[in-house]
Parts: sequence; C-alpha cells; structure tokens
Amino acid sequence: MKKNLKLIQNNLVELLENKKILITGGAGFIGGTLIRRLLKKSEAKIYNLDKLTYCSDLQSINQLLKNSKNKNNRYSFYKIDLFNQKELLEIICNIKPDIIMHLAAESHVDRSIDNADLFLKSNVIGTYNLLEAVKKYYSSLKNEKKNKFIFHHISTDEVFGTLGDSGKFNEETNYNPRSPYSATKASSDHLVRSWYHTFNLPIIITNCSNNFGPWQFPEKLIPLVIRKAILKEKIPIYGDGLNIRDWLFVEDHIDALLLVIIFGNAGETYCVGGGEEKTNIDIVKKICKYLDLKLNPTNSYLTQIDYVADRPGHDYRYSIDSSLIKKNLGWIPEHNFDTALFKTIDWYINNQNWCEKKIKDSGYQLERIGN
Ligand code: NAD
Ligand code: TDX
Repeated sequence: MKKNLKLIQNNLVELLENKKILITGGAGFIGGTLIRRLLKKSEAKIYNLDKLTYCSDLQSINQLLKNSKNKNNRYSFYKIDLFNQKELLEIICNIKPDIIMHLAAESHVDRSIDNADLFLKSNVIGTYNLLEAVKKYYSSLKNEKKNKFIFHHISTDEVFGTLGDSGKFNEETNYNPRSPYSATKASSDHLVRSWYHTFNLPIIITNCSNNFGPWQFPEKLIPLVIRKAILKEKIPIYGDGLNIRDWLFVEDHIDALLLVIIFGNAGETYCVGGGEEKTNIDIVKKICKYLDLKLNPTNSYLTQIDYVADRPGHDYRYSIDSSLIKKNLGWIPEHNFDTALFKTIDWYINNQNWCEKKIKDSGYQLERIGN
C-alpha cells in the first residue's frame, strides 16, 4: 500500500490520464493548493468553480499559469455561487467531469457564530444544489464513464464534536457537531451520504483535521498569529489556550485527497489527521519564538500574547485516528510538523503585502464578535 503514495507523487500524469476534474472552492486555501499540485504534477483538465468570497484567492494559480501556456490550456475558472442550481447543472453538463471534488464552503467557525446565514446557504443548500445537479449529470452518463465517476466531498473532523483528554475520532464516530459551522458541514455530509444510498451516486467523504500552510486567509489561528505578531498587535488566545487541535500540513492533506480519488472506494469515509496534537498556546509560543529568532525584535513577540474571552461552544480537543486511510490507501503525513510550520511562517514573512491586500480587499471585520 505504501507504494500508492509514491505513485500519486511521481506518476500523477498516468494516473489521471485524460481525466477532467471539477473542483468547487478552488479559489480557497485547500482547493488552491490542490489545483496547483494538479497543474504541476498531472496533465488532467481542471475546472475551478468558485463564488469568490472574502477569503478567495486566484493569484497563486494565476502566477503558476502565467509562466506556462501548456498549463493554461488545462485550466478553466467559473465564477459561480452554488446557490444557483440551474447554472451549476449547465456548467457540469457542459464540462462532463470524470471526478468532482467538493471543497467550496464557508469555513470559519467564528464567522458562523457571528452569522450562520451564509453557512446554511453555501454549506447545506449549496451542497444540496450540487448533488442534485450531479445526480442529473450522472444519470445521463454512458456505462464506461458512469462506472469510473466519483464525487468526493471534503469535510471536517469538527462534525464529530469534541473530545476529552483521551480518545480519537474515526470513521465510526457518531456525529455531534457543536458550532453552526460544524452543524452545516455535518448536514452536508449527511446529504452526500444519502445521495449514495438513495440514488447510487458514487461518493467518497473525507473528514480532516486543522490544515495549515501558505496562502491561508489570515483569520485562522496560525496565519492570524503570524500576522498580528509581525504587526505588533495583540495576539488573541481564546480562554486558557489549552484547547487542542490535530494539525495537518496542507500538502499532506493534498496527498490524501489524491489517494482517495484514485484508489478510494465509493461509499467510503476516510478520516485524515496530521497526528500532531498541540495546545493553542504551545503553537502560539512556537510561532513567537521562531519569529524572535528570525526578526530579532526589541521585545519578544511572546509579550503580545493576550488571553481573551473564550469562543462560545469552544470544542476542547480534536484528534483523528487515520488508520483506515493509512492501511487501505497507503497515506502517511510525510512532513515534519516544525519544518512545515517554519516554512509557513517564512512564507507569511515574505508575503506580507499579499496578506494586507487580502484583508483590505475582503472588507471583512476580523475581530471575533464578543471580544
Ligand atoms: P476556504 O474558506 O479557504 O475556501 C473556501 C472556498 O469556497 C472559497 O474560495 C469560497 O469562495 C468558496 N465558496 C464558499 N461558498 C461558496 C458558494 N456558495 N459557491 C461557490 N464557492 C463558494 O476553505 P478551506 O480552508 O480551503 O477549506 C476547504 C474545505 O475543506 C471546506 O469545505 C472546509 O470545510 C474543509 N476543511 C477545511 C479545514 C481547514 O483547516 N482549513 C479542515 C477541515 C475541513
Ligand atoms: O484568534 C484566535 N485565537 C484562538 O485562540 C483564533 C482565530 C483561534 N483560536 C483558537 C480556536 C481554536 O481552538 O485556535 C484554534 C484554531 O482555531 P481556527 O483556526 O479558527 O480553527 P478551528 O476552529 O479549529 O477550525 C478549523 O479546523 C477545522 C477550520 O477553520 C475549519 O474550517 C476546519 O473545518
């Protein structure tokens, strides 16, 4: 099985030969990383469907395309809101994809606490609209294409709720979402699974843990801390800072997603976690200490740490048991956590203009409501 990982890293051209891959949310952090990998390492045709919300970014993809005509021919972008079912159906029937990877979602817990409306529209109704459009498209396919078609839904470990000091989530864990965001992701998982059982749509679901890496909008913990530290702003830690997340470098996540679309079985769920459990305060201190070494400030960045009111309904701990995807598909998170984190910090140091422009253009309030 281990050879699968080497295959998707070295033989993606053959493995995805003649494939058309439609990706929703490809202007987001994970979707963008996925598209860049596919453009660099495969010859598949890529179709990016995205509404372009406050956090979207096409620069990373466009930068890559600029230098290669060959890649340009293989990539198309469609600005579309999943709320628009009719347009979705037209686009899908036009493209005739072999694989659909559904990443589009409102993804920030704090914003869902502030206002859940868009989360219901995009994550629940949007997924329903996509499933309906895909169902119609799928039913029109001839057997050979139909037998190979796959709809991959990308979800989160947050659908399982929260853990105490011990235990791990796995594919058998009951759903117990506790934030508006995770409730909408849980709903979308249920919808996707029901389209498999009721309509025989060949789906696969992955539930992964917290991703980090370059090009992530600086509202999530790691890029937010790096940015605020460099700007000499207070670094907000919710509650006592002892909540635990299971961190996954985004490139390791992309390996998992590719293994799933190539070797995964329809109807299966795979849990994907980095196996790197850290308290928030440990992560923040690690970032500050690295920045101290890199930028040599007058006062240590640690002095900017500010304990603030806790996030309502704050899940205490996430931890994923990734045994199934490791055993059945040969996945393993290959990146060392510290090396990947430091590489990510370096990226944000070198891309401060991008960060500030994203924040300015988004026009979105970044502070958590209630602080
Ligand atoms: P992101 O917020 O960076 O990007 C999401 C993208 O979806 C954006 O480009 C946005 O414009 C698009 N989108 C949102 N609503 C849309 C709509 N109605 N129609 C079309 N496009 C729409 O998110 P991300 O971090 O890249 O996450 C991608 C997926 O992975 C999400 O489904 C998320 O729930 C899941 N996930 C993320 C993490 C993480 O740590 N980032 C962890 C587990 C699961
Ligand atoms: O300013 C902050 N201070 C703080 O203490 C922020 C933004 C976060 N936190 C804490 C809350 C969490 O315990 O850090 C932890 C991580 O927070 P987020 O980066 O907001 O991620 P989380 O809520 O864990 O959800 C993330 O992982 C699962 C993604 O945002 C989701 O899209 C994904 O599904």
